[in-house]
Amino acid sequence: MSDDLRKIIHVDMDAFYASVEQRDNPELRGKPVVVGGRPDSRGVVATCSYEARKYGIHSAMPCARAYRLCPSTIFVLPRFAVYRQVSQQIRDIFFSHTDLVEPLSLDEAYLDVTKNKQDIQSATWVAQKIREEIRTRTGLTASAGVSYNKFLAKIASDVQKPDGLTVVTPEQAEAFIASLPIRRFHGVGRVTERKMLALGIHNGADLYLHSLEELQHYFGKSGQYFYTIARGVDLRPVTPNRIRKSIGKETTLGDDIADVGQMLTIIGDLAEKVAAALQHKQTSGLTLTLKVKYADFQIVTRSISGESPIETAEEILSLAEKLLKKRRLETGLYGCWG
Ligand code: DCP
Ligand code: MG
Repeated sequence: MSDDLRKIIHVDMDAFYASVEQRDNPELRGKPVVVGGRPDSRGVVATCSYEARKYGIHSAMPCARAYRLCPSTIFVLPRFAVYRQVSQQIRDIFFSHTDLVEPLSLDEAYLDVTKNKQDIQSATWVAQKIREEIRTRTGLTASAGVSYNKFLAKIASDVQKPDGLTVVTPEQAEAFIASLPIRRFHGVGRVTERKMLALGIHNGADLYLHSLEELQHYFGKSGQYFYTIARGVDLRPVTPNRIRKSIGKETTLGDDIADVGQMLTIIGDLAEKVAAALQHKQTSGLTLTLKVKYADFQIVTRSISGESPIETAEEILSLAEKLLKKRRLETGLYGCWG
């Protein structure tokens, strides 16, 4: 479908984890709050309340540094199960408007509302309704951007954060992009930004002045993207995510082993990797499968379901140990696990 016919919304919750914590504990409201590690640990800030941002605290900063910037900050450990539950509530709201929902993380999604289930003509009105429904159902605020493509909708959602709604119409797009600092363009990291600045490209207007050939020369494959985006064109469709059914890690051992302790050490390493992958995808498992390949190449798999969602390396290891012992898989573990 051509670009100017679509109606795209990007929704992003405000200070997501921190807002959930402030919602559930009134003592945290109006105060600098960091969700992440403890201030005396080597942990990092997952996110922080807008009150904390005034002190320069931000995501991925070491907690110790956040503490030095603002010693009265309240540090809270994350409660992923609650965040996932809220995420499901907001997704239900999105799906009540359209099936074309592309979640980017727990708190963020693109929606294509060109056609929508409630037959609302104005995408701005749909976005406003969604924000109100989120507030009513979850007690939290979300910001939204509305435009005719993903690129513009995403940048727009950031313009009036927190609790903001920004619309970029096709008529406004040119001026909006022209004044946009180059680092705000999706795909421009620190390295590309430096390169752009060295070429005298500070904003969208500067980018617009360069030919496709020049941009391809300087930025390779991304050149085409920068060229089209400077003209407000982004034809990427909103693609509902395929639901990933399993996450696994495996290793092949150089030598056969028969010692259970040794097997558990190896499984422990794999469990760490799976837990990290789960954390990265912000998800958890219901069933754990242990796969063993014997010296004669015979493969045996055994599964067990947890009483609660499986997410930490300890949980994975303890279930794997049960499987290993119960099924007597230990005779000659050769070493695959998923
Ligand atoms: N998150 C994280 N580690 C990061 C960045 C984010 O764990 N480096 C988590 C915590 C955030 C959530 O993901 O609450 C959503 O990320 P956002 O980038 O949308 O940040 P926030 O929602 O916290 O704040 P904003 O109001 O800027 O969207
Ligand atoms: Mg957010």
